[in-house]
Amino acid sequence: MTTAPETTPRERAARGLLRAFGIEAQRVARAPARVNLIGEHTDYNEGFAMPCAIDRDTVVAAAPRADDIVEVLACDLGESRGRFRVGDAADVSNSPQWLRYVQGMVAVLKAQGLPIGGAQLAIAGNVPQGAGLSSSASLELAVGQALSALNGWQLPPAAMALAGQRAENVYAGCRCGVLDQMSCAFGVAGHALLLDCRSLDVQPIALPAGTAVLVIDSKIQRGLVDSEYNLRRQQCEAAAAGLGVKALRDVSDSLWSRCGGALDGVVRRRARHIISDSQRCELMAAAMQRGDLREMGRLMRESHWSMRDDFEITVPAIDALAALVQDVVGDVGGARMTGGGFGGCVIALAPQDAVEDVRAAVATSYRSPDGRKAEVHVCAASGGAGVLA
Ligand code: GAF
Repeated sequence: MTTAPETTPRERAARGLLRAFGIEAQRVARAPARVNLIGEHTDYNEGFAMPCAIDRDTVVAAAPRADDIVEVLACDLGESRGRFRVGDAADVSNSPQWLRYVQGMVAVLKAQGLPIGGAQLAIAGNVPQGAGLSSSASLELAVGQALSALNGWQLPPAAMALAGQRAENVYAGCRCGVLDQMSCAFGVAGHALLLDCRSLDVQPIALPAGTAVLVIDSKIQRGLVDSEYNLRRQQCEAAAAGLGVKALRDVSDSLWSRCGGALDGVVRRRARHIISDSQRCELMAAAMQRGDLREMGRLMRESHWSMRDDFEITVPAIDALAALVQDVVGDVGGARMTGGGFGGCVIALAPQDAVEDVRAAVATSYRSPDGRKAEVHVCAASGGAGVLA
């Protein structure tokens, strides 16, 4: 007998639940990954960012238990399992990293007074791991949606995003901002999101017709990301303190020209990246509304140079990959590193008819420092997290 291939995350999660726990899924939830088009590290400086959710998902198939035990199956991690009591979710000391996101969501939502009973959860996805596409935020939001569906309550998307951020900050040990979770929560098909990371206002903006969203995975593992990420945050906080403002969002042009020069050189460059990249987000939104792919490309190039020279979060092979893609795309469209930095992906926006040329150039001319080929994902801007069944 031949069996149908288990293609989609939804099928894998549902079958995993049945195989591991002998139960049919009662609820199924999903959350997308995200790619940031422009505005990097601006989120924790309360500035603007411009992500879109992409059509790569984490899916959670779920069934309730009569007690307070949560059992979890990670279908894509060698069928690893986890098990904890709802009341003990906050104790992550002996848990593998992937389970901390699940426990973190349970702990954070329960601490908000939301009823959460025992559950069996099976998780499957097609988000490239460790590539800077927010596989963790996607997991947090999918788990949050599954818990909401199982337990019969709802949270506004921004509240769910903040719960995900808190789970990551407190239980997974990363001082991330809210960009990733907001992108996964608010995604709109065919649209980028102009995200105000202070007010949490989200303005969907249609991607110009015929624009391809190319996510090129450099296959460079983001090794230094935790320590360097936290160091960048400290430097940004030092810059804001030096300029006498709450966050770099509050630095006006006149304050910068009067006082920016007094900052220590490294701190000054860090601040210059944040201030300029946040401004580029607003310019990008205007260019996108006009359908001006040339201007969008110019802003993306500038953003990459700013990350390379001022924020110093790129690595030489990523610089080379972005330049290679930019050469193929020419003036119409742009390429830049996306995400926290030190590896991960390059995002390119380009006319659809440039896609095969980009693929060919990357296949021929790019290798990571350890000899690996890049992987080119042609993505569609997708809808945000929700319940499928
Ligand atoms: C990571 C973080 F999780 C985000 O909060 C954001 O700071 C991003 O890096 C950089 O823009 O994805």
